Amino acid sequence: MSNISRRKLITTGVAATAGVAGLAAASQIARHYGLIPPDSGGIYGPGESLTYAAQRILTRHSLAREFPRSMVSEKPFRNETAPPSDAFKRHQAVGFSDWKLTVDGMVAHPTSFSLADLKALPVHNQITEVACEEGWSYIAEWIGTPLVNVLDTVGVLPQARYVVYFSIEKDWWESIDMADATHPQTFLTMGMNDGDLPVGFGGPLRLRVPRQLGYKSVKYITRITATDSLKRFGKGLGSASPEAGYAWYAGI
Ligand SMILES: Nc1nc2c(c(=O)[nH]1)N[C@H]1C(S)=C(S)[C@@H](COP(=O)(O)O)O[C@H]1N2
Ligand SMILES: [Mo]
Repeated sequence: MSNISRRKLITTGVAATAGVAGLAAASQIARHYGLIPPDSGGIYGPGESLTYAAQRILTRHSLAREFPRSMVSEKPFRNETAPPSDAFKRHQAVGFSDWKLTVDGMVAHPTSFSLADLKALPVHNQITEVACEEGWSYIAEWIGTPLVNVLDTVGVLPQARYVVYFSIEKDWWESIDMADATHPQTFLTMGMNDGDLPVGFGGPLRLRVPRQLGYKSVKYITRITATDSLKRFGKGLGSASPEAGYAWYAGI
């Protein structure tokens, strides 16, 4: 069966089952095709599974909306000014010349990248929106290298299914599946609106995931690891957000 007709069949199956026999049966179909998010337990689990499965089947390759330059927000809202830790301040004092992004886990060549290393990769830009789960949003131009370039450089192994990414702020860590990790709009961002990425917006290094809510775009990134399972990270729910009551998959 061709990929398209197979997809169509799965979509129809998931949608029809949701209508007829309820979410639990739909999530059984999703499970059969390996489309289960890490936070699928608990009372919201079947709903999370249906959302994730439907999104993956229908919109895997779709793009987040990009805006004309005239729509860039004049006063973008940042929800904090700087991470307070001494460790961060030490990097800031030397202009982030010693900032490192470590990429490890299920990769052929674990590597530590400096910001200069990352800037040597192909640079792209996108004008996209940051939308917070609390309701506010802003539009900005983001400049960086698509994460897929870094993943290709280190050689992600075929059995890897997710990338987990960590901030110098220990409370902030997230993960995305390979579809989002290799998506052309998922950027390791070092610039914003024609300048360096300001600290308030996640500088020197932020992962922008414009197809999901703002909390997936973690600031001050220091480590990315490729894995086939999210079970051994934190409480095993995939990231910090489901541990705090928010969905792991936050597609928009
Ligand atoms: N390290 C870190 N990353 C973070 C946050 C944070 O507090 N610390 N806040 C998240 C949330 S909830 C949102 S909505 C966006 C806010 O991005 P902004 O500050 O650019 O508006 O960043 C996300 N990434
Ligand atoms: Mo947020």
